[in-house]
Amino acid sequence: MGAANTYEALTVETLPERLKGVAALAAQVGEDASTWRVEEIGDGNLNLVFIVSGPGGKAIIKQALPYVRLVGDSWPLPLYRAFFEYHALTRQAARDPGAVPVVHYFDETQALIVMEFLAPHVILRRKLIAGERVEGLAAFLGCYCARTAFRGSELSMQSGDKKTDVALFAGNIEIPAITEALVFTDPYFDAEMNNQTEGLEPVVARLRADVGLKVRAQKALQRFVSNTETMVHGDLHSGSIMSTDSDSKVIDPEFVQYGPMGFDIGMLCANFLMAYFSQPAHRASGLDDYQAWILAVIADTCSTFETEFRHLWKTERTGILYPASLFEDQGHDSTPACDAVLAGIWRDAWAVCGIEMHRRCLSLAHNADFEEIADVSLRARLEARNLMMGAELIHTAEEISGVEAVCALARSFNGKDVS
Ligand code: SR1
Ligand code: MG
Repeated sequence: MGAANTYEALTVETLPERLKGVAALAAQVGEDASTWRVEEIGDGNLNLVFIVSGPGGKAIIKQALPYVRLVGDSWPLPLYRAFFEYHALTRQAARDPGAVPVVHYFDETQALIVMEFLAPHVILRRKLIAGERVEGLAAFLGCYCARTAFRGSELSMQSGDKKTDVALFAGNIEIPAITEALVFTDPYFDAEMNNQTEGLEPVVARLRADVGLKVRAQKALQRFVSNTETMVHGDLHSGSIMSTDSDSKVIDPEFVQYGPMGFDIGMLCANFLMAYFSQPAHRASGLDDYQAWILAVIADTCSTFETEFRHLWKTERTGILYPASLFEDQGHDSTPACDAVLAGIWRDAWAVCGIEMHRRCLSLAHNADFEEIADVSLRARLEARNLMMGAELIHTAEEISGVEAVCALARSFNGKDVS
């Protein structure tokens, strides 16, 4: 990229001059950089995101900053997260073709990725807050989670390839460390960066006094840091999905690591549940129908996950785990083994789901679904339902009979006044 061989953050003004020599970008937007229009649109917690528009079209440039954007340069964060994001995107594209934006170019020194401009996609969280439906969302997400979970594990991968990949992504240290603290630990004590809505004090005191809950959350953390079952996205919330009315893509896998197969779908369900619980503040008309739609998305995502996982089990079980030589070739049905693997995935998923429901209300980086509720006492009431359901999920993760039971639990907490 130009002559620059040391990192420098891009600006709207410097981008055309600095990136004019990148053929892969010029191929998307046009050769003449003087015609490019540049806009910075990053609204996430970490990075710069630019749209570059030219006579040939548009492209997205995502560049890591050497610190956490949300907090500032007092919290340094390695630029290498762009390297891991790039490698995650290539694997996700192979494991679920079409699910992620196309990568046009990667520059490791500048920690930047040039990728497909998705249009007219918007961040799914914005659609959920606005009460908009997305056709095919559950089928897409259920398949994405099942395919990436299965195809990134030794159920599918050759052992040597898996080990090499685990070793590669083990270098992503500081980014998953954010999750280890903010997601799994900070909600359960008075951590420095925490914040919570006024009025939640009694509920939060109950959660933090619940030693059994803390043990379960730490057990989930233990699995998160030590179980390298598959390559997880690591931050699969509704802000990491872009949708139109009928098409969706998964973005932003910089929190990638090898982790438990239930991690992504658990975090995803939590974000749908938070969208669900926050709805009474966002609309009066059509509330019941829209909340029912969100629960249907959760149910269908999970049932699609199961169906797709079982399909891959039958058709793509090419790794060292549960080989056909031990089962089908001996005339033995491997369905009970698949049932057991899925039961373990759901046990992990429901615990992660409850923990994510806690962290988005109690530690740093809340979600807009609740944060944009101006009426503080209403926000506290809705967050309290979410927090108490999260605790129930963490406590009962092993016993939950299926996603319908989770949806029933959500319906019951939705009518509760928790204090
Ligand atoms: C300091 S980063 C806070 C949060 O933003 C990211 O999107 C992740 O969700 C992370 O936990
Ligand atoms: Mg992100």
